[in-house]
Amino acid sequence: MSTIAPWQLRAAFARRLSTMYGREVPAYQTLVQVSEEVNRDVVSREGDRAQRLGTIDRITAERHGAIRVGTPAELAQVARIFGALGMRPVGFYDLREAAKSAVPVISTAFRPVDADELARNPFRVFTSMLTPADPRFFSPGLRTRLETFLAARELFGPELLGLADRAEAEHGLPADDAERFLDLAVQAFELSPEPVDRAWYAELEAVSAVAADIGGVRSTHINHLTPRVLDIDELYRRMTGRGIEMIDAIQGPPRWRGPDVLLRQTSFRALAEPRALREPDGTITTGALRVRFGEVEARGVALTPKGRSRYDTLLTEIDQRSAGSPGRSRADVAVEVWEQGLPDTEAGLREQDLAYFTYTAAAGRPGGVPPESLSDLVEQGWVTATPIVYEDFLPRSAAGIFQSNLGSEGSRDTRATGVGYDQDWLAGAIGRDIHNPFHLYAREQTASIETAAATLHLTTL
Ligand code: OOG
Ligand code: NI
Repeated sequence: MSTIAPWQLRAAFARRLSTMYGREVPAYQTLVQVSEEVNRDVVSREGDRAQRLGTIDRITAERHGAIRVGTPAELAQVARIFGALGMRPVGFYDLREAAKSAVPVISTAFRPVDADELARNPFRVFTSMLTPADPRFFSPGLRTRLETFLAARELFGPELLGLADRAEAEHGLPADDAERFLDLAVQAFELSPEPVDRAWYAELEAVSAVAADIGGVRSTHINHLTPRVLDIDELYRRMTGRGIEMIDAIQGPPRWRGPDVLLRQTSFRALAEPRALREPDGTITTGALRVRFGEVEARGVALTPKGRSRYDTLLTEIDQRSAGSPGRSRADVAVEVWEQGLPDTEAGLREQDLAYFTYTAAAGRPGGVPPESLSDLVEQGWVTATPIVYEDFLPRSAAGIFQSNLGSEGSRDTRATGVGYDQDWLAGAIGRDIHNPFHLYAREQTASIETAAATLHLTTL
């Protein structure tokens, strides 16, 4: 029987998750529909230029999901399920540190790491784990009860995990096992109908709504699923025009005349969903919990460490200038800061080593002896440079997305100091290396330069 390869499992999982989430959260369907309309319009307006950061087929299928788990053991299981889909942990995000909107979680993203796998299907999942040992959020007593509660639940059954391990070891599954694996995997992320213990949930909610969403229930669920859009400002207008209340801003870099960098995101607020609640006297009532929301994103070019630190400096600059001029809109200030701080062409980003590109020997290149520097090769038409799309997340935007969807601020003991939970700890807890996103982009860029150099018989690039 034919084997279903990891990328096919990944694509099928993303599709089925999307169908399931659309059934559970109908507003998500609207978001997908409007995104597809916007993408079609942008492609017919701009043609190939619109597809510079990915083909329309890739972008139409492209989603990121978000899930949240409670313990290292649960996260290790998630890593096995995503491992079966060819998705590896990339990057480390500590959302406990965000100034205004601290959330008691640390996160990584599971995604494909090779360029050909990304091109086949780039599905990624932002995955967060609760930090009960952080005394800024949890008292010792609450921590103990929370850890006991989490240790007693089972998010993923043995059959699902067994199939996942086989798929990872054997690089795919036979068709009927693949079917079973996908069914079980999607089910594991459905919203459970099991009643929620109202008092326990409320106790955690007083600390953080995210803590309650993770540790207040005995199962996990997909928290949002995010389509990619080519014009996020237009999407924002059209969703607002349909009466869907979006959060008040687009997170990330501003819209401006230069290239899109990194990631811009926006979301609509979590919707109140009916949930069965178990009251302290044991009776079951129906309440409403606001947990799941819709998000959409536009992706730009990946920045080098130098570009990224420039980006971070510019964000701080925007904060300072807007604080100093309350009469001006933040968006206007952002554009001004961007125009002063970043080159407004791809060539500028390339020459200052601010962004990653792939380099290919040009089909219609000139004859004779090629120049020996990369920028001359590009300028004189020997080599074409194509931006590498940013495949990861931004901690500040993530914190903003979390926060804008929380009902209450929660509480934090600012006198206590944070504990542990760094990237090495996380890697150890799940028994897998966590990839450094910069290394992945650099590796792709270097490989392309080597191939181009070989094609042009250059040894010095
Ligand atoms: C994750 C929030 C972060 C993003 O796109 O930055 C995120 C969550 O709500 O669980 O998904
Ligand atoms: Ni997200």
